[in-house]
Amino acid sequence: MSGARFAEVEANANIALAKYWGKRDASANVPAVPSLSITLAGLRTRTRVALDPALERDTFDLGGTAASADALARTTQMLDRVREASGSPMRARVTSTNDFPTASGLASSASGFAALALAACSAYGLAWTTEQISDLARQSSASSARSLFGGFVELGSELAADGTLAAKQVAPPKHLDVRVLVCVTSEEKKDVASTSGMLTTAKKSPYYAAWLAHAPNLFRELRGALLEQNLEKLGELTEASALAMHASAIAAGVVYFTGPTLAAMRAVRELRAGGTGAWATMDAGPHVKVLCAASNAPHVSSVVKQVPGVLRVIETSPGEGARVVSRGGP
Ligand code: 2P0
Repeated sequence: MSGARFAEVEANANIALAKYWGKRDASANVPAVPSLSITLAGLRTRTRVALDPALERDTFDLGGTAASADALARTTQMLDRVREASGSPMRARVTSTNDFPTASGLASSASGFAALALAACSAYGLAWTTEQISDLARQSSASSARSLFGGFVELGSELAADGTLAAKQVAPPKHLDVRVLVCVTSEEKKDVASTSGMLTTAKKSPYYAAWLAHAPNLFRELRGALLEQNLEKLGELTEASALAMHASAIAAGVVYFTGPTLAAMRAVRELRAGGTGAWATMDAGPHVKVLCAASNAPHVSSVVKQVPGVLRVIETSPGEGARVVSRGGP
C-alpha cells in the first residue's frame, strides 16, 4: 500500500431511467434486471475517509451526527473488503454530507456508497480501476455502482466469469441535452428502504414475474433510444419503466407514492397533452423526477413548482462520475 492516509471525494447521485428492482442473488447483491441511469450534477455527496491507528472500530458521521448502527455496519462491511485487499487492518473515520435530504428516496445510497468506495480505495492506497471500484460499490448498493461513472450508465444483471459486476458508461454527459427536475415532496426519511421493498415485492407481488420478464426489454429499447438521441422515445420508456416497477411493488403493498407524487405525475401528463415533452420517474420514495429537454426546463419547472405538495424543485443535468478531491498522508 502507498502512503495515503486520508482521501476526500465527491460523487453525484444517479436516477435510473430503466429501473433496477429485485435481486438475482441477495447475498452477492446481484440485480435481477439490467438498469440504465443518468449521473446527475446537482445531487452530491462529499465523503472523507481518514485512517486512524488509535481507533478500535470505524466511525461514521453523516451530516454532522453519528450515523445509525445499520449505516455504520454497512460502511464497515465495505471498509473490511478494502482492508482485506490492501493488507491494512487500520480503522477509519468516515464523514459524509449530502446536499439533498438523506434516505428519502433521493438516491443518497447511490452517491453515498459510490463516494465511500472511491474514498476508501484511495485512502487505503489501492490502485484499482474504476470498474473494480464500481464492483465494490455494487456489493453494498447496486445503484451506487452506476455513480462511479458520469453521463449515461448501465449496470447488467449477471456476474462476469470472474465473479464481478461493474457498471459502464453508455454515453458521456453531453450526449443528450436534457434536464432532470427533482420535485421534492418530503424532507422526511422514507418508510420502506429500497432493499426491503424489493425483497417484499419478490416475495409477495403477483406481478413480480411480469416485471422480471418485461424489464430487460424496456432496458434494451431504452438503451437504443438513448443511442439514437431520440428523447421522445427515451422519455416514454423511462415513464413506462417506473410505472411497471411501481405496479409490481404496489401489488405487494409497497407503496412509495403519496398525494403530491400523483399530483406531480398528473401535471407532467398535462404538460405532454399541451405539447411539451416531459416524462416522470419515481424511485423508492415520494419524489417525482421529471425528464425534459434543456430548452423546456424553465417552462416545465414553473409548472411543477405550482403543484400542491411539491416543496421545491432541484434542477439537475447529466454530470461527471465520482472523483477524488484531495488525498494525502498523515
Ligand atoms: C434504481 N432503485 O435503479 C432503483 C429504482 C430504487 C428504484 O437502485 O438493495 O439502494 O442497496 O442494492 O441501490 C435503489 O436501490 O438498493 C435503487 P440495494 P439500492 O435506481
